[in-house]
Amino acid sequence: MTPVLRCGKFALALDRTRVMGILNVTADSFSDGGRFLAEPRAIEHGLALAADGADLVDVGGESTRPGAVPVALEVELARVMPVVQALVREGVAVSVDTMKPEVMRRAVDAGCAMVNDVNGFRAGGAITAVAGSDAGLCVMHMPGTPETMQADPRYDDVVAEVRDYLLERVAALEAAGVARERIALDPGFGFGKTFAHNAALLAGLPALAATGYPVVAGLSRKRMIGEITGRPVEDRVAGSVAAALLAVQNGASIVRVHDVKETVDALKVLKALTPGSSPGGRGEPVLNVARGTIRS
Ligand code: HH2
Repeated sequence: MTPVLRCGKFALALDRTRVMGILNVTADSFSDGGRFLAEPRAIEHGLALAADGADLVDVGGESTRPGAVPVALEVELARVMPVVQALVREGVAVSVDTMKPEVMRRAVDAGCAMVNDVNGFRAGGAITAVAGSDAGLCVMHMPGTPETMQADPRYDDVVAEVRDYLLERVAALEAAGVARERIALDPGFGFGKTFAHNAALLAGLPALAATGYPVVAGLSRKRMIGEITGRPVEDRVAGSVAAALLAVQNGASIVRVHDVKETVDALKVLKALTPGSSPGGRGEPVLNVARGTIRS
């Protein structure tokens, strides 16, 4: 049976990789800070991400880049809520990227399909804010806070420690009544991790996928891609797409990306040309070698 991630009125069948498009309504995000701070531009970009093939549009009003300074609740609500409401009205499956229980509560009331918490629902009241809803929940690993996390990250076994942390957070959610079909796990690439930790986690994604929960991978435009390619954030599309494909091959079910159109195309190629896989699960061969044609 095809696994499904339940996200409010949406059910994401995971027979193909799902794409979460990033919409940062912030002044200081590392790659697109300030670009979508104006409400109409944010809404327009959210609709464009959905049109490009995003299965979820992840709206965030507080940057979580290393060293980011927290924003006040009122500021975050004022940035995020009008955009969430407008996109929900347009039928978009919206995810809200927040650590604050009050933002979670309001976003879910407004019809948000998913709550994405880089803090793993650790804040007081976060679990209560979401438990009674039917929203999907993305539980991410981050040691400490964005302000401090890159100070001196250390692990004995990063993959095992991240997995155990995530399973401990899942246990807390499930103890509060959250159905397991609502939960996805994310190792939190770049959150309190060195290059070596990120690389180990990417290679270790099968261990996370083996938990049975869908795995979300967010590598898009991150420092790791810059360190490998030597490119600035605005020029990391190809590197990010390559990393997303690798994550999928290692077991990720959902990729969180800025460049939706490019990622969707790359995923189609990966799926079509992976032996044993076929688009839409229809079981048809994609490459008709005998006739020399490729189905469009
Ligand atoms: N990364 C960022 C923010 N939210 N959520 C999940 N689940 N996984 C991630 O890897 C993740 C996340 C950071 O990226 P971005 O949103 O582009 O930047 P900023 O935090 O500066 O707004």
